[in-house]
Amino acid sequence: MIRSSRIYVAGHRGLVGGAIMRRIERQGYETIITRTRDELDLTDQQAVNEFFDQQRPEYVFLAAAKVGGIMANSTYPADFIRENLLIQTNVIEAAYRSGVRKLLFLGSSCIYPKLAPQPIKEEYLLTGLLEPTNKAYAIAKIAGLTMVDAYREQFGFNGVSLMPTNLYGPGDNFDLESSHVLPALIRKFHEAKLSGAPTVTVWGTGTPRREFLHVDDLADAAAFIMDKYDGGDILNIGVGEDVSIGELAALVAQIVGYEGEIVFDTSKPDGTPRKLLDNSRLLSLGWRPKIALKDGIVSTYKWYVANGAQQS
Ligand code: GFB
Repeated sequence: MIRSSRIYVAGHRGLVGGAIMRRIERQGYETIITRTRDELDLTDQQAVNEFFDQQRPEYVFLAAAKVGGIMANSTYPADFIRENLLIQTNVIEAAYRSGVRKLLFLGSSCIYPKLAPQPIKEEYLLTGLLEPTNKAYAIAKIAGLTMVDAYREQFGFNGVSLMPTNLYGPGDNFDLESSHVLPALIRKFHEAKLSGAPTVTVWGTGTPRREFLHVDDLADAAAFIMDKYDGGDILNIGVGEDVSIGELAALVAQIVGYEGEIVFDTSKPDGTPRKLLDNSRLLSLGWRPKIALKDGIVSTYKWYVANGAQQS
């Protein structure tokens, strides 16, 4: 990408899209194209084709998706598979048809088998059964990376696919029903501190392990890959270590300054026991994450108090 490149960020207001916008704006790119959901419905193929024909972007960050945590995914599987299949199919097809030079597709670590050996290598894809709580979303994302692969094979279209681990950071969703664990815990402990609540409830047993990558590290890697990687292999991106949900809850409580009791609601699902990614492929390309989990949670909490607390 050069300064005058026409760059389209699909999903520019989301957690990932917002971080990508911050990253490429900081680099001084002059023509960054965005559309809000009201301006362009990415589930409408004709509207997407017309948009690409008019705007002719050269580079596309496909960060638009319907995302959510374990409860949202297990409650609305039809919405997750339908919207994600439509969005990615429309954007990949229109990008190819309109002559986009390169598209970056973003998947998720939940594409891998529930009980894959850890850390998870890219080649473990489709070697076992998926985690039931997010199977619909996972299959949509597997279809997306497969479509990128097929368009490269049949048409020589330069699409690359990045599979991030669990993400967090400024601009996250803090709604307690639809969010992921880290923003949910930040909000729960913050509100409990303010209200003086004696306990905070954490879902599940607290034993599952999760890996967390700050979204600014992801955006840095996305810009790096857009410039440096033109291969057909999917790339995992993580930080190389994980924590248990119980450890995470204790860490967030300490950062927020909550001193009450943590209780576990085992009627809520644990989801997959572990999904630590092997990111040696990406590391071998020369990229590495910079934001440590504790620092990332501290800065995200500061952002939440300044912005999120009013919204949610
Ligand atoms: O982040 P999370 O919703 O998604 O849940 P997944 C991670 C773990 O945190 C689960 C526990 O074991 C939850 O039971 N947890 C504890 C909580 N307290 C809470 C809470 O208050 N809210 C939430 N949300 N979880 C998602 C997939 O799986 O990972 C998505 O459903 C996507 O499709 C995403 O792939 C990256 O990590 O289990």
